[in-house]
Amino acid sequence: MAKKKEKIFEIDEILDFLKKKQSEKRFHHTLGVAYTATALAMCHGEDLKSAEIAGLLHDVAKPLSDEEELDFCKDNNLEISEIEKRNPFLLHGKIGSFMAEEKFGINDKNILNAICNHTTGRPGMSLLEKIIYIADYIEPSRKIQPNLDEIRKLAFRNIDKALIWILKDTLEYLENKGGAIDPMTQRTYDY
Ligand code: DGI
Ligand code: FE
Ligand code: FE
Repeated sequence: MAKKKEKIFEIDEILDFLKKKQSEKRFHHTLGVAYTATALAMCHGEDLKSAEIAGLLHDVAKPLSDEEELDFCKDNNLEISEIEKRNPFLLHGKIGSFMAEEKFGINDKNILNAICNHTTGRPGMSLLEKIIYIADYIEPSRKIQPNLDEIRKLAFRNIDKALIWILKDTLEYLENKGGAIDPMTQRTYDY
């Protein structure tokens, strides 16, 4: 019987694409999220490849401008909420998951959801969604958030407590700087 062809090219293709499209700083962040997510997956029993792919692709739509994000959603019939219309960067997860599926042929819903929901979270996140959300916040090139040292340790000991702490600090940060809070971020914390 013919051996099932493994998709070993996938990661390299993704890396080549991102290196071309992302700024050096964003690419560095992307790699940080991918390996931090993989380490969290080892710790908490998630599929390592899923964590790596979702980590690599989570900000694939980040280089788009506000206008490009809004146009992309209109062109591809992706819903835009009121808050997203006013803060189009909130759309980069949704657009990223669309690109992951269309451009890279990722059809694992868990990976696509992890990309889609990485900025606001959502109530009832899967383990992979939590891992990507947290890895995005704690990867080594992040430096300015409060409580980072403690949250980094906690993420490997109690993932739910780490998640709640990050949501709490994010809501506080947005309140202090007067940023519009996406109802999804608030609902995730309340949940
Ligand atoms: O794309 P990254 O910068 O790597 O990370 P991200 O997609 O998590 O975006 C981080 C920013 O998103 C951070 O400044 C906090 C902000 N954010 C999270 N939830 C909300 C939010 N911003 C607004 N306006 N509303 C939210 O509910
Ligand atoms: Fe992001
Ligand atoms: Fe990110």
